[in-house]
Amino acid sequence: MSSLNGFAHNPDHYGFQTNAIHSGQEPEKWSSRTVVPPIVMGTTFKQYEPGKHAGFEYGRSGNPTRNSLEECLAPLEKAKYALAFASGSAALTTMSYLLKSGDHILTVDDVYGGTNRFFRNCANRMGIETSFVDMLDLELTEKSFKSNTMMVWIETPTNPTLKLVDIKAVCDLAKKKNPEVICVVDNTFASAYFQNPLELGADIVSHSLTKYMNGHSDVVMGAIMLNDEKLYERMKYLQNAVGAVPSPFDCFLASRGLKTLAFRMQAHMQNGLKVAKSLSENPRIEKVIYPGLESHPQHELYKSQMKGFGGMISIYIKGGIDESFRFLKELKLFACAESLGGYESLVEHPAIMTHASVPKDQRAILGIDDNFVRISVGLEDAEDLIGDLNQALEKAIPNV
Ligand code: P1T
Repeated sequence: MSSLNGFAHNPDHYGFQTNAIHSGQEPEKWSSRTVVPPIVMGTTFKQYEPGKHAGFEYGRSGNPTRNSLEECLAPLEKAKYALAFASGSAALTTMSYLLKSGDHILTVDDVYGGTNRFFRNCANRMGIETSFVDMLDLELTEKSFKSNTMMVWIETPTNPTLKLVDIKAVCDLAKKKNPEVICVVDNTFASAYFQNPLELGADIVSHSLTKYMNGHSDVVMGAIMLNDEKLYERMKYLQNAVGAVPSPFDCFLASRGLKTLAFRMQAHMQNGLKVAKSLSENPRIEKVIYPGLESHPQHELYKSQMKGFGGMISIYIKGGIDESFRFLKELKLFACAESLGGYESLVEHPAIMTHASVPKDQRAILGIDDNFVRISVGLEDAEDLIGDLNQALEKAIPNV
């Protein structure tokens, strides 16, 4: 909350949608009293005298448009603080500086391919070792803790197999092992609208804002949200010291995207459910994975941990690599492209695209097979999307 002589918006008093529109965006903040926060592109700020300034020194260490976005992001995750980064991956890189050489990270085995790549090929070069574990198995998870485990990385729902990790159970386990362990939850797939991990024991929530939070596929950005003041001060220091910050223009766009997050997520869920149900009844599909369906193995956890789910669906089609290729090529409305969570529908082949950097044997264990396809259901008319999927499946797999 900012101090604005009586005009400060106190997010504690308001709901999600009110905060998305007002938090960090008081017109009284700006001399022009502009109702929409301005894009402040200046990289430096005139000081009254050396060391005495109006709250801003240099664009990397702080920027009014970025601060406004951060103040908006925090209450959406039920957090006191938020920090924005140049990408979701930049947020991860910066958080890795909370650790030191010799520390160990315990992560869920199914994570975004870039996160997997960072743990395997970048963090290891800083002397930080990572274990990938199936966190659905709590006994195995407990056994996998080491005396030097200092960070637990939970991604849930996982990318791309949409497994749900019990956030509270794993965070409780971690704190029991060592209260100093930092529990991070990558909440990208759920968005702050459908899941709030800080309420379940996480220390930090991480987002790729590139996805649902911005929602318009025109910004690459990341953010973290947290409550602990000391951890926030350290991460604020690292945000400046590591320097992976977003541009003010992108902060403006992300702030605009957040205004419709609640409505978009409700619409993504409606469309997601319709498409998932239709695919479940299609004889050309072997299996549909969607947490909102009763057939999902963690559907009960879904009901207790999440308030809903958006448009991410993973499927196994009947056939192999040839059928997958044909299916992706025949789609007209779904673009074959990486990323997710935008208003437009996308489809991709994780083994070849987003998760190509995951070692082949690991992909086999996770089920990222040749006939495995990930769908991001957008906000087009559900009937049109279902029609497009059906016609492409018929062409790709004619003999059913
Ligand atoms: O792309 P970037 O903003 O750096 O975010 C990385 C990231 C982090 N966490 C999750 C769960 C993600 O899905 C991603 C990025 N994912 C894709 C680009 C993708 O198509 O899966």
